[in-house]
Formats: sequence, structure tokens, C-alpha cells
Amino acid sequence: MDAKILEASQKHPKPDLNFQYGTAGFRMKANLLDSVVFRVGLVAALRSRKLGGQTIGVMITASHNPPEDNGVKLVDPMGEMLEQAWEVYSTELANAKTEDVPEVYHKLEKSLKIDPKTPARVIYARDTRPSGPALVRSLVDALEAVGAEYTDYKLLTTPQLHYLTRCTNTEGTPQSYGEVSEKGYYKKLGAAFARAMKGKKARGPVIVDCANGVGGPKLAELLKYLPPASEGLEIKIVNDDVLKSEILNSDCGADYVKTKQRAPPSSKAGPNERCCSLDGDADRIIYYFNDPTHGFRLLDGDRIASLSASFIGDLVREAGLAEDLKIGVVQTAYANGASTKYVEKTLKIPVVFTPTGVKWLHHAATKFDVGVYFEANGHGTIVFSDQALKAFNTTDPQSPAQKNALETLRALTELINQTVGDALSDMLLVETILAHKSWTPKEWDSTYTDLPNRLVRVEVPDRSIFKTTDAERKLSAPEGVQAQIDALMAKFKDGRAFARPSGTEDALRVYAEAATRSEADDLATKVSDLCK
Ligand code: 16G
Ligand code: ZN
Repeated sequence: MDAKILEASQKHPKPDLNFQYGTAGFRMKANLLDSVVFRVGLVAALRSRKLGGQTIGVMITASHNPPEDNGVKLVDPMGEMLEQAWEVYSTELANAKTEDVPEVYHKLEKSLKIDPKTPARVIYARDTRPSGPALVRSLVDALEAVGAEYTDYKLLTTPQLHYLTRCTNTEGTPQSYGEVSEKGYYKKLGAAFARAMKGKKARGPVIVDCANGVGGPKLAELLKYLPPASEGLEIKIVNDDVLKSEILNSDCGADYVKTKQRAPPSSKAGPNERCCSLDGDADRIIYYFNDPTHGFRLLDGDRIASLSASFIGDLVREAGLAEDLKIGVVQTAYANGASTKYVEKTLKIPVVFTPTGVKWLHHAATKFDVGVYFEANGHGTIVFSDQALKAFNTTDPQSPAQKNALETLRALTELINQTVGDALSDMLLVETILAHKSWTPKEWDSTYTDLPNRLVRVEVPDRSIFKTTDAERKLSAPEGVQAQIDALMAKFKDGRAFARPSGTEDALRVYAEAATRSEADDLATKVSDLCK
């Protein structure tokens, strides 16, 4: 096998760069990724063998980043993010010299007590970037060099690959997560949506901006499995051109809308029309609308979290399960303070905080029976404990209202992609809830008022000197900086600010919120100046 690995590795030489498996896997300019993807293929095979031949997923995508970027990340058997320790092994292999790859591979095999005779199984997919097919060939070279079995799912959204990974590993067991095919995904979502809607009608259409990414064609496919528009929900797709690769995520998509706090310039939506934007690999979603009096209104991940927690909380109460099941919301430091207050004080649901990055939120959410987690940027989902699933499925209803609530809860557990944040599934969830409440986006928006906020990217000579604590809400280093931030915050009404080093870019991020727009801006500027 050594000769084979060496020969293959030499076809994918490593450039003189240092790579790191970060919050979203490896991500950079696509032309630098060839050796990285090859080595990720080797890691996928090792991981699968380590787990007794369970299937590992590999997704090639750079999400909301520009078209010339690409990235690669690994998916664990139940559809979760790769286990932490393996990020380190991936980084180690990615940084081995080209000729040392067989040696590092075997060293890992040995130290992790992996039996090379155990089968290795890998499935993979990519988004619509033009660099995808060549990177897939690098991946396959690795899989063939180490004798792994593999299935190419071609173009998929990231959450579809997570779904398929879990389905593959649970096929034929009582935990089966669904049919092991892309079609199975649409069938599951379509059927669950029809059941969850219960014949309710949405108030007007929803306009979906697909960021000119893979979400466009996949949503078009999903539509074939949804009830006809006349019966429930009309979905209008825009920005779904995947042939012109240069327009991917360009002036559209969830990241654009969230960071610019405005609709895509191409938007033709009228006043009060419900709009949402996906990102380039369809794992993030942001809602918004144009209010005739207040202008552009953003309904971000915090809003989706509070809407879902409120709806599911009510259903759990109606189902008579409020005493038995613990509901919680997981947020990051970026969550608007008003959303936290609303969830804790009005909904009376506990909120816990984790550092930025889906793996942290997801993990914290699994500590609840119903764990709702969303980053403000629109990435999130809801996870249900075994106890919750059992209660929804086995509780004997004593009234029509209780029966109704239990049915809706069961449908929601099927509709929600519990493996990872999924823009298509999240959209159907939001649409279901709005239809049940007979809400327009205006009513949703009026549940609480966001504190004005500002996010700034600050260039610093060395971001590694900044160390955070308390779920990234405070700086523990450099010494004394946090005390200065605290002193600044105290001067502003509802003032809150934090600085954290980015996990994906060479910069520091500073977030500030306060009672008024000018105060939020002022606080953000002052904290930024202090960190420079
Ligand atoms: C990654 C994370 C995303 C997070 C972002 C923060 C995943 C799958 N993605 O894209 O959740 O919001 O990083 O980026 O975990 P930053 O560290 O540059 O602010
Ligand atoms: Zn994404």
C-alpha cells in the first residue's frame, strides 16, 4: 500500500503552506487545495476503518465564500461534524511533506490502533464551484490508494450530504433516518411538511434567493415533492443560475443580506413580501422583508430560534409533556441581546451560550430534550432527545387538542434535519410555523425589537494574542484589555461588546450593541481602536 500512497501523493504535491482544519474544515483559494483534499481522503478512510467500517462523508464546498474559493470537510457517521481530535490528525496529515505522507498515514494508523483490513467506506459530494470536479479527482485518488469503497453523490447541498451519511449508517436499523438517496431526502421533507402544515395556508408566497448556488436546483427538485402551491405554500425561486459560476454568492445570498443588512440589489419584492436567502451550500438561511414604514427588516437566526422555540414550546405544553421534557435555546455571543431577553423572560426558556461554530452549538443542544440552536448568521437546527421522540410517539392523547399537538410534533421531528443546519428544511419549518400562526413577517418581527448593533472586522498584527473565555464573550488576553472593554460598555445604555479572533480569516471581529444606532457604532469603534 505504501508505494501506492506515495505514488498518489506525488501526483498531489503540497505547496509551501501551512494548513489548518478550522471551524468549517479546510477552506481557501481552490488552487491551493489539491494536496489537502487528497489527504482528507486518506483521513476519511482511516476514520471509517477506526469506526469499524461506518461510512464517513466528505463535502467539498466553500459555503458563502467567493466562487474562486473552495473547501473540504468531513462528516461523522451520524451526520455530525468530525470529532475534535480528528481535526488535529487531519491538520497533521495535511501538513506532511509530499514524500512523508505514507509514513504519517501509517503512524496515525498505528497510534490509533486501526486495523488496515477493516473496510473503509466514504461518500462525498460537492457544491457548484467550477473547481469541484478536479478536487473530487484528488479525493478519489486517495480513496483508491488505500482501498476505500466510495459513492459519488455529485452535486448536493451540505446538509443533504450530512443526511445521507446518517441514512447510510442507520439503514435497516430501528434508528433508520430515511431512504439512502437524494430522492429519499425530498420524499421525507415533502411528506413531513404536508403533515406539519395540516392543511393550513401560508399568507402569500415566499421568495427564495438561492445565492446562485446548489440550493437553487435542489429546491426546484424539492418542490416536486411538496403539496401544490394552491394548497399551502407558493415558493418563488430567484438567483438560481448555477451556470455562471462568477455570480455565486455575489450581491445575493444569506451572508450578503446579514452582513450588509439589506436585500440583494436584484430583489423585486414588494412591501411586506416574505423573502429569504440561502448561502452557497444551503446550510444557512436568513429571512427579511420591506416594511413600508420602517424599511428593510431582517429576521435572522435569532428570530428563527425564538420563533421555533416558542412554537415547539407551546406544542409540548399542549401535548402535556412540559413537565417531562427540557427545552432550551443555544446561542453565541453574536445573538442580539433582545433575542436572549425575549427567550428567557417572555418565553421562559433557558438560554446557554457556546463559542462560535456549529459543532459547539450542536453539542450543547443535545443536552436538552428539545435543543434549539441557531447562530445569528442563520445556521442552525433543532435536535430531539430519544426521550422526546419516544414521548411524541407513545403518549396516549386524552383530548383532540393533545392528539393534534402530538401529530404536529411528530411531523416536525421528520421535517427538521437534525444532523446539521439545513436551509431548505429550516425554510419549511419557518413556513409551517408562520402558517399555523397565520402570521405575516410583520407579526413575526414585532415579537421583540432588536438592539441596534455593529460588527467590525479589525486588522491586527497578530490575532493569536487574543484569547477568549466565557463562550467568547470576554478576553482573557492580552491582559487588561477586557477591563477597558468593560469600562466602555458601562458608559452605554444596554451596551454590550466583545472582541474575538476569527476562526476563518486573519482578523479580529468586534461586535457591539447598544440602545441606539449611533451608540452601537460608537461603542464598536471604541472597542476596535482599543484592540488595534
Ligand atoms: C464557520 C462556521 C460558522 C461560523 C463562522 C464564523 C461551521 C459549519 N461554520 O463558517 O458557523 O459562524 O465560521 O466565522 O461551523 P469567523 O470565526 O470567521 O467569525
Ligand atoms: Zn454554508
